Amino acid sequence: MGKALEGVRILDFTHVQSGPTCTQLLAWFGADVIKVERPGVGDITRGQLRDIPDVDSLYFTMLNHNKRSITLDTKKPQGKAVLEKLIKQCDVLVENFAPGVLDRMGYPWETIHKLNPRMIVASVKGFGPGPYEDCKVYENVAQCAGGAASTTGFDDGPPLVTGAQIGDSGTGLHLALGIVCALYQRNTTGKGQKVLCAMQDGVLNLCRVKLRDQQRLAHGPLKEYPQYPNGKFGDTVPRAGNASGGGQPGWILKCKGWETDPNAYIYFIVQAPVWGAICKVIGKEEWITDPDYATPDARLPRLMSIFAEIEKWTMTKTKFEAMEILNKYDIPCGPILSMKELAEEPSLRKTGTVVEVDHPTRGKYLTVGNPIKLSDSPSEVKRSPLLGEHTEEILTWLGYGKEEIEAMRKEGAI
Ligand code: CAO
Repeated sequence: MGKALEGVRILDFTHVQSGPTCTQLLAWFGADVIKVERPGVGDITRGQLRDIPDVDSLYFTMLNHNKRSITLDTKKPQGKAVLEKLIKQCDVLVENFAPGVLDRMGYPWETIHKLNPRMIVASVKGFGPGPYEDCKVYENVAQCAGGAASTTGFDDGPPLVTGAQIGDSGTGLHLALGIVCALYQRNTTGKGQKVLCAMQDGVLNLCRVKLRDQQRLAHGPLKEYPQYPNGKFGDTVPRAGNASGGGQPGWILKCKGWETDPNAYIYFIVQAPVWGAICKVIGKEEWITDPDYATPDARLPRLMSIFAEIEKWTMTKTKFEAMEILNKYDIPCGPILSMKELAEEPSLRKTGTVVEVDHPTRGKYLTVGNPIKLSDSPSEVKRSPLLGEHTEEILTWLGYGKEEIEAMRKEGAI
């Protein structure tokens, strides 16, 4: 079976996490991704957070599957010559350098567009045009600047960042969509265009419901927030603890074993259509008709005491036992799964969402496979390339002979 992006060639100038997330996705869909790395150094993550000495880190391997690696010093004349050949041969250049780096290297948009008018130039930056556009940005900075941190955590605690890499991987996902759209539009225009995803914008997009709540605040308290009805609301969206961001109230509740297992919890949603079933399961049948509890509006001011009552029941079950019982009644809930449990979950292995990969120097390791499943474009996860593993192969394809390649090596251009 073919792949959705077969025939698309990506010049991958990305590093760290945001850009590599994007190009890895494109590679999984069949694009030929050529990762350009600095000779002798490579993507800085190859050496970061290493678990095994002198072996590419999991940080690198888990973000660079299905790619080829060429080392190239793009500040040297021979390196520039190779880069320009690559620009002419590729469909998309993806980069997430600090602002101004590509221009300083001698490749502003105008130059690239002149070399290859069909080329799409896709960039991740920390901020879009504005006061912070020249700033370097990492994951947690984006989470803070994009509205995630101010709305995460508990009301009486500081802002919190989340473990989900919504700034880096989230923006990489956004960028991948932008690239595919630009490729599609090129079918009619014949021209490439610039695609820009600012991490602040990407995070804010994922925090859309909080901007919704900011505007609702002008019309009264946010009744599904734990601050209601006793706490105070200021002029900005407060941190909502574990309250649900949707229209159905939810909270995290303790399950059997919580005293020793930090993940013995379940997320429980008090969905209105199954209120009767919830009452029956927890043994509070009188709440089904009690006017203080019978309707969603009546429940809002007493949500926390309702959750406390439900918790008395969940604490008598393990999270998996609770899940099994609640599912029988279509009560929306979910166990808090640890990374260990996810790594060992057989159904995720079956669907290719968690994959075991073999690597020549590190051996076997687990990674997250393509979370987007296309029925006619299956994804197989191939190990990440070693630094410069495909340099000769790519240079030969570009038309360079053995002696020229040797000369470039002597110059340090590759
Ligand atoms: N050959 C020669 N030089 C190269 C090269 C190559 N193949 N690849 C990179 N370089 C050079 C660049 O030209 C740049 O040199 P100058 O500063 O002299 O112009 C230099 O390497 C460093 O690039 P950088 O500024 O992008 O890297 P950094 O480590 O200082 O900053 C980061 C890293 C992530 C903060 C910055 O790239 C950034 O803000 N990127 C945009 C936002 C982003 O994607 N952040 C998320 C990263 S994931 O957490």
